[in-house]
Amino acid sequence: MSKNFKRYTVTAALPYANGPVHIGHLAGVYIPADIYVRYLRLQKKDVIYVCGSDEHGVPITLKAQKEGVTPQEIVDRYNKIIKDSFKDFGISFDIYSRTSSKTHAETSSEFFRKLYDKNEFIEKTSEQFYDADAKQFLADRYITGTCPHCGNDKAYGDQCEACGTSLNATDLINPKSAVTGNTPSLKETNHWFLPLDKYQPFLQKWILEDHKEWKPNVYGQCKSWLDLGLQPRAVSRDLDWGVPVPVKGAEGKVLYVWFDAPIGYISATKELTTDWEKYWKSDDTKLVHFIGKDNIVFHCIVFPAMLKAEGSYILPDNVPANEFLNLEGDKISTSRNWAVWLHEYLLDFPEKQDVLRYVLTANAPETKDNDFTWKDFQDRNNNELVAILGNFVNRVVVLTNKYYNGIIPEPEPQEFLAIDKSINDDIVQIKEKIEKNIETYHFREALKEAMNIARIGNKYLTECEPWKIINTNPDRVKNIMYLSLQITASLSQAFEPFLPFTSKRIREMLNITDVNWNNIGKCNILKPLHKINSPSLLFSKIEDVEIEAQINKLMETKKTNSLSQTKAKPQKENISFDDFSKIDIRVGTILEAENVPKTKKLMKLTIDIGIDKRTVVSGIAEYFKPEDVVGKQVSVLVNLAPRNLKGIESQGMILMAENADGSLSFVQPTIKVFNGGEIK
Ligand code: B3M
Ligand code: ZN
Repeated sequence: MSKNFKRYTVTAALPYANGPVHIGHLAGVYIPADIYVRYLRLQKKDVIYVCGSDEHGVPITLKAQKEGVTPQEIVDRYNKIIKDSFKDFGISFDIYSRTSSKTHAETSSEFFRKLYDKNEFIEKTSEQFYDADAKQFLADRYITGTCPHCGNDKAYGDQCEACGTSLNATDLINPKSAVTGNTPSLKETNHWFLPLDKYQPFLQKWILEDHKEWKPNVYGQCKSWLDLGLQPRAVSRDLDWGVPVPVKGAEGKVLYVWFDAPIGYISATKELTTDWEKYWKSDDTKLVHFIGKDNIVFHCIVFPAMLKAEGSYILPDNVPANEFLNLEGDKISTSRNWAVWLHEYLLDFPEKQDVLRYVLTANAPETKDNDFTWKDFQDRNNNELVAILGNFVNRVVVLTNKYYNGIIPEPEPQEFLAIDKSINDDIVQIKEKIEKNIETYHFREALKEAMNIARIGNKYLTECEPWKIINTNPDRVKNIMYLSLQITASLSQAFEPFLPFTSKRIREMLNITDVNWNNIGKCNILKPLHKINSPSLLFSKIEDVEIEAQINKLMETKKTNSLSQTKAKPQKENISFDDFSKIDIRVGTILEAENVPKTKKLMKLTIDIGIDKRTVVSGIAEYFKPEDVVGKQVSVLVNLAPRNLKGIESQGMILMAENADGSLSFVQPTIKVFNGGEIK
């Protein structure tokens, strides 16, 4: 279905303002959308890229309750952090708004009101879960339970994130209140429902017949939803945070967050331009929603049904949803802090925004879940960005400065060899492949093609070896350098959608400002006698220690998580005070330590326990080095009957605390205590 669109409205899912954004967000939604939009802008298309914070809904109020602050404080804090992160990574929204804005309250109320006046809602009283202790209804994420479709026991009241199914809270098996952990009771309440079943025939045709080109994961999810048969969905909630339901008798009720949030795209457009209607109501506008896979049903079924019911809006032409990005083999999780947070990345790798953009695009979860690993990050930086792209650009700029003081030489086109002539054709072909891939939302493939331009450049230089013939054949070198400079200029255009910071730096080195997609592959982007600037490195090698530091940080997180999750063993049987008072535990200082030969675990310690200096053999050698324990104060059980261990008499035992992962820690006084001090 190739239609001639006059303009583009591109939206990226509105992130909940309840936490910072991480690499999964970037890879799944914001980078692909940014590549698409930057590309369209280079094609001189009329395009707007809208986004903003999703500031309503239970994710926000839950977080606020947890921290004991107001929801407003939460959204103010995270809206800023998120907005800054996107800006830092060059995500080029035309507007980043928020759903707490006045315009949004008006737009979403009007939208509801229009459907209400058109009798598009069913108003009905039903039983909803209620937490009597917390004195509140338990909407959406306020309730968790087992998903009736896939058995995931952490499904929310409105959706199961494991299988993507959208749920009604009362569908959950074994429901629990997220506020108190209580099993909820049912209480009657009044709500407005959008009769999705009424739109089933329309959606069926529109998606399953007219949009066969949608990505298989998106199409497939829609199909299984439609196959199940659509049900009316409540679009209001008993909550005090959100857009109030704009009808009489609806006190204490707000719009369901998934009703108001997508309207946020429209509100943001209104804030961007007074001319907003043409981006939403004109048939020659192409509307594209970039989202993550957990948002598919809301963007492909619920929101289109809302738009259709309203009547004056266009529907999305495509909804390119990505799968999930994992981190080092584990699902990214905010609650487990298993993530690479964008603001933290920038502290560790300042100026390396494009490296992350590159790796996340090269490894994007376009067709299946994918894994981000720090090793792959390092490899792609060192072997691709440094060795291919950076290397080529650097060689060209260095040689131009060296041979010609930075002044582009005059070529002799009649002397061009076959190898010279084929280069531009090859690049033009690549340009077409990039276009085709971007236009069909295959961004990793598009990036691979862009990189091929740098590969062609490197191969050209390596084959022509200008440095070998600069003295014997300077005229030939002029042609080689002239063409290499044109390839560099092509790179600065072709990489603009993917690596905007780098492209700009290439242009700065080339002393040009123009970006024009159609220049890619042209052999006269740079004119003879134009002076370029001096070289500076585009990328630098990432060393092993930097990667180890990141991996260690994640290991620490794992440890913290396992500590908080490990359950204590049950208590042993009671003993009498007399039994206890027989035990003699003293503070001692380790004077000497050596591993016991031919054993893995044992260490021989000499300990000053105040009473005497004695030998203790302890099973700590797997966790400590002898040189690290000398001088440490420890707790010693001194009246344990001596035992012979590997031919050494052990005259006591040191006390150790065992951690969740089996590792050991000394049990030490918190201040220095005299040797022989009793522990009682
Ligand atoms: N805030 C869900 C999410 O962050 C939601 C997207 C809204 S898009 C209109 O996954
Ligand atoms: Zn499920």
